[in-house]
Amino acid sequence: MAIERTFSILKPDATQRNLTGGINALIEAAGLKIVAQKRIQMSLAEARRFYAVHKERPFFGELVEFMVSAPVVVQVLEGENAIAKYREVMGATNPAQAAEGTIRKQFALSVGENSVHGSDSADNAKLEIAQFFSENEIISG
Ligand code: DAT
Ligand code: MG
Repeated sequence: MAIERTFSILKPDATQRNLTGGINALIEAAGLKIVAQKRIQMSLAEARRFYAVHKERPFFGELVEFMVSAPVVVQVLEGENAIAKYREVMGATNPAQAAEGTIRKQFALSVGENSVHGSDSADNAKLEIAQFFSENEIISG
């Protein structure tokens, strides 16, 4: 397995309930290293661009409004098989279907307010990281 990087967001429901430390503990316990991290207020334009793949979905407006409703923490995670591993640690999109021990099972409120984002492929990880971080902000090791 190769060392990969994936892009993560701790969403507004997480920052507003002071869950960023609790979520980071699960990320680190899974062997993923947080190699970049910053707290930002997303703009509407950034949120629309980030979730452009979902723009035809009925929940797009609600999703974008939620993502700009409060600060988020954006992160780059690094480790063996990081993309698939983080999807596993996150759990299913709908917390009602998320497995025990996952971030969404433990913390998410609903399918919309589901605490975390993680990239779903290597190509998307690269694009998503580049939307929020320059290479010199990512410190491996
Ligand atoms: P994931 O975040 O697990 O990759 P996704 O890419 O299918 O899920 O959807 C992106 C986000 O959109 C998801 O985290 C929450 C929101 N979302 C997805 N399906 C939804 C639905 N049926 N109703 C409301 N929000 C939804
Ligand atoms: Mg997705």
